Amino acid sequence: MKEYAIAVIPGDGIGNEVMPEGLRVLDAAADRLSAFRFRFESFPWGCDYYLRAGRMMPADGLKILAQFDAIYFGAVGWPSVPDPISLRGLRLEICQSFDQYANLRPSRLLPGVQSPLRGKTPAEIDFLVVRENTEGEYSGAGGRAHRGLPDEVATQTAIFSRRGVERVLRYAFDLARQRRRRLASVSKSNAQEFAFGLWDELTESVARDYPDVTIERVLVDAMAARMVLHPESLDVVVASNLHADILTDLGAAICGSLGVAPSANLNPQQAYPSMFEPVHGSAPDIYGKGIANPIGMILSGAMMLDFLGEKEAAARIEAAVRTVTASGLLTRDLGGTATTRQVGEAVAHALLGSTC
Ligand code: GGG
Repeated sequence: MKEYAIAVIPGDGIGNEVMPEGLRVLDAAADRLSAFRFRFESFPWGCDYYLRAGRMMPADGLKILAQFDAIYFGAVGWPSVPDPISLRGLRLEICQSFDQYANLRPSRLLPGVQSPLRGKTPAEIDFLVVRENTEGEYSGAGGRAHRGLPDEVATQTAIFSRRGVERVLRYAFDLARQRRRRLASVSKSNAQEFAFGLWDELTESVARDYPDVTIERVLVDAMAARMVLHPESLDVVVASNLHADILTDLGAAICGSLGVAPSANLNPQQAYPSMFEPVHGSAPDIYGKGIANPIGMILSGAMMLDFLGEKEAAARIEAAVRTVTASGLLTRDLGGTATTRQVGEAVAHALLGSTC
């Protein structure tokens, strides 16, 4: 039987509460299908680790992770550690070092969940954002001079390479081909003409290789409005690291909550393991109450199975989630009263009871 070695990093805050539910559902999927099994190994890396060891993960952390088939990640960030240290030292270190250049972030309204957009149904909110995930505004290039003095200056340089932009565009075009063949490429080339001029030019040139995909170029501000006003007009959306990060919080919000949004940080060539995590962060405000929504974590597990080639298991997890939300069992962020654990157990139960 095929065994997948999965590195588990719950991370900080509610990452530790939603992770057990994600693992519960993955185990249920393996039990239900009896075609594969998991070997999970958990790593206690994150802000507590930083406070003890002075780094977010050990010096050989990447070497350890490289031996796994995939990484299942919770959330990172805690008030006791400056955000740039926690984000760069763990999540970005993994995404950039493992060249996970395509970050897939679906926005899909679940049955039984009320969108804040009046009258919208699941059929009308179903799009996929592809986030460039290794460069752009997150390159980490810049600095501060004359710190604390009246003449202090700060620079933060966004770096867009032809190779980096072209490969994520191609990945998005390929995904559009598997969906409704519509791609919106987001930029801000009216104000940032160098970086997004390159982005737009490459969009046009790559589009010539995909004549069957309908392409449009959309400014990021217009895309924000469009997600609210006409989400049904969107299929695949490709955007830079920062633009897509912001747009996908909006995408999650129109689906009812940040808690339901999954994501996949992919190295499509599989030279390194890919990483699967909910879009949400560590949520210190609700940590410890047992009320965090585990659906983003659970659906990230489905994306992991899909990428590993276990398509049926992935589809069954998604169906089980839909069964549970349609039944009205919802956590507080979605207007319900269910706990993290009750939702995780209900999804596992629905999965185990599903027919072949
Ligand atoms: N599970 C996602 C997570 O923990 N994100 C933390 C965060 O602050 N991310 C910011 C970013 O990726 O831009």
